[in-house]
Amino acid sequence: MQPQDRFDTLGRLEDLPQDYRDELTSKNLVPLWPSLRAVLPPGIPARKTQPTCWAYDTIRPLLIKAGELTPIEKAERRVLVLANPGHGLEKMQASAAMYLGMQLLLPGERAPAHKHTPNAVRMVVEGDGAWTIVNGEKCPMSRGDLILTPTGLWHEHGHDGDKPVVWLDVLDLPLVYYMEASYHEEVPNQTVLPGQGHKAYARGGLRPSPMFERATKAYPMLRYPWAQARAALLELADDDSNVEAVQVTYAQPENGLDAENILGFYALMLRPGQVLTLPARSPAQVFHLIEGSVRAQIVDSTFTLAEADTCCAPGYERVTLSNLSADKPSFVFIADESPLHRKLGVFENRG
Ligand code: GTQ
Repeated sequence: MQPQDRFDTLGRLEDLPQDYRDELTSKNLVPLWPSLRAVLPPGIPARKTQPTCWAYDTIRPLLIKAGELTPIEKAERRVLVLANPGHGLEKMQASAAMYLGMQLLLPGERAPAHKHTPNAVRMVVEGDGAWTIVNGEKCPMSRGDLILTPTGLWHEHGHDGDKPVVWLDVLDLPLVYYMEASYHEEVPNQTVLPGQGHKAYARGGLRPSPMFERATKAYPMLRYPWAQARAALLELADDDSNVEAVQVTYAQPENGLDAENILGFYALMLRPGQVLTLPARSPAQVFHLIEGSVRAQIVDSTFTLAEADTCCAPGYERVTLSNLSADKPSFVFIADESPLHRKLGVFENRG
């Protein structure tokens, strides 16, 4: 008997007498064998995450409308959630562990300070003059900047500019909620303290060491300016024209580990005309186009990403990204579940 031949040989629920099933139910008991293949499918996990694309052109007018319909006081965070239909829209999940939201802040508005157990990052999509204060550190928000608000750190948003500001929120909320560990606390608005990580760690390979001591903050760098990440990618591409994936990881600058504990964040540059196939790895991924024009082929779906468009891919699948420009690089922000998979010991690269 081949292993796969066993697939249909297990007993079904209907094979059991009704009185026996009723007695199990009344005792809070369930027979495993009718569900065994569903929870442990052969060879590859069942994935609810469907390849899904959200065009910024579609989101933006609806977000601006939300700004007219719902004052910030009634929203606290004015966000439209990018929900994956494979999980059910009401679950507000992009993938098993990732949540995506587009947040709007209008000139003069303030989103009050709070802290929560899920980790968040913001990828700034549009507008100037907004800022986030994270544990007293003021982080200006410019297009393409990545700003961390890790678990437990106070954060509030404000906007001194004169046009709407929009950013993409990426949180590990679905996972933390599933763990029954998700909650928030309100706090008074903070005062800004001196010191900004993006200045202290402005040059690669150099860390501040006052009096020969090492910085002890768990999250010494909270803002990763796009100008720095973009320049790093261009220099990486220039340094070695054989490098296939011109990619950087947003890292904690003191220890080089992932910037946050659960989700991983990366910036990828596609050379002019480049077609790049990413290996089939176990974590789900999110792609957000910062600059350029890219086609993403994910399972049976092909998405053409314009700037500020976002799409997601289930784990265990290859993804092919093509730069549709023949003469300019394209830049993609990627979020994935790799740190989580590695910590849990379930990470796989199937090539
Ligand atoms: O800006 O603090 O999209 O707390 C979801 C929950 C954003 C935020 C979200 C949040 C925030």
